[in-house]
Amino acid sequence: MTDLVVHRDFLTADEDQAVRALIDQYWPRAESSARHVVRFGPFRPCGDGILVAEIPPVLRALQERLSAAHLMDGWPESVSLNLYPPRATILPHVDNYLQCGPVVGVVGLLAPNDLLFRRLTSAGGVDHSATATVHTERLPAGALLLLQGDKRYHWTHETQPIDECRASLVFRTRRDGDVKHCPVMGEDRQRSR
Ligand SMILES: O=C(O)CCC(=O)C(=O)O
Repeated sequence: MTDLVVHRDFLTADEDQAVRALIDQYWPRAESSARHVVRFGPFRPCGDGILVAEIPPVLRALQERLSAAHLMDGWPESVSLNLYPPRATILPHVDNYLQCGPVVGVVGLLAPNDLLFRRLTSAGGVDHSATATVHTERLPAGALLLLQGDKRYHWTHETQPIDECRASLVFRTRRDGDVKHCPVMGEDRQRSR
């Protein structure tokens, strides 16, 4: 399995236009230099951001497209809209593996970004050392990145600061959150405790 799959030109021109209207609607009115995030759907996949239960039509259409093409591991119930003012980033993290499924779909918007992946340290922490094993993946605006496998669970990812405004949509399926089936710790390790 390829851990990182990029589908270039994933968004159609109509979808791009409708997503831009959504970005305008939710872009913070107050001056801010930090990432702002809106979580559409019935659950909050990560701690931060405002939760909006109703899914806007363009996001619904994208959920349907991802599901029909079997690009995700099921119905992507949660769609996060990340809004990045110039120089804002998301810090290195592994996406919530207890509540979210094995495939995460990220659509880049407005400007390209080079996503940086770092292999977790043996203690499971973020590797900021000069010897960290890193990988860079370019995500053009309008492209879909599927994050899965080893890069999903054993590498952190983060965005790079750029001088332009940028946004992204992140599609996540929901899993049961049972620690006994934690993909990072491994079922065998869990059972032997
Ligand atoms: O904005 C991006 O390209 C990445 C977003 C991300 O990693 C996240 O929302 O967890």
